[in-house]
Amino acid sequence: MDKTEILRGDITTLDIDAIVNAANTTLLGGGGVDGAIHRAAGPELLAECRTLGGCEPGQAKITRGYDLSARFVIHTVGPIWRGGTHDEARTLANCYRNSLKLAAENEIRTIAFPAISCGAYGYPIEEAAGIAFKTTREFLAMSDEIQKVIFVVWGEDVYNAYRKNL
Ligand code: AR6
Repeated sequence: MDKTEILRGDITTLDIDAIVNAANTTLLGGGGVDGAIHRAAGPELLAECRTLGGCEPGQAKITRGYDLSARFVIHTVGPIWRGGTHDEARTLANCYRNSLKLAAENEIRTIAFPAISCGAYGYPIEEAAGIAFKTTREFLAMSDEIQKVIFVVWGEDVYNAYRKNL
């Protein structure tokens, strides 16, 4: 059974164990999907994030979901695209791997990812889609805990790039 799927829409509306946030190193909110998640989760999310001491690119940290339907938010920080020569691909793969690892450790069975780094951070979308699918499939092949990974895409450009990987 294929445990991955693509869904077009707003990640904050999903009734799922965990959603992943494409955050920045402060973990104190921002624009894009980060802003949408903080708005939907309410101020308690920011309060918990303040206790976490930030997050390095490629790493992941977990909080509760507060007013979201999702029980947890996994915050990860994607690489800022700087031409591809600054370890961006490895950092982006680490975002997916470390988020999935944290999910498995917390008994999360269903998880949704946005297109990390594909907005403000400027990662080329087709390359980012390839990394998202490859890293996730490698993880799922080695681990039974996670039952479903949903890639949630907002724009048509990202949707088309993701569909090529199905
Ligand atoms: N649901 C799903 N996807 C969304 C949503 C949503 N509600 N809103 C936007 N997207 P971005 P990044 C898509 O910029 O590139 C923030 O300010 C969006 O169309 O949110 O990792 C942080 O604080 C795009 O395809 O994240 C950081 O400073 C994708 O989510 C910085 O942006 C990611 O776009 C992180 O930049």
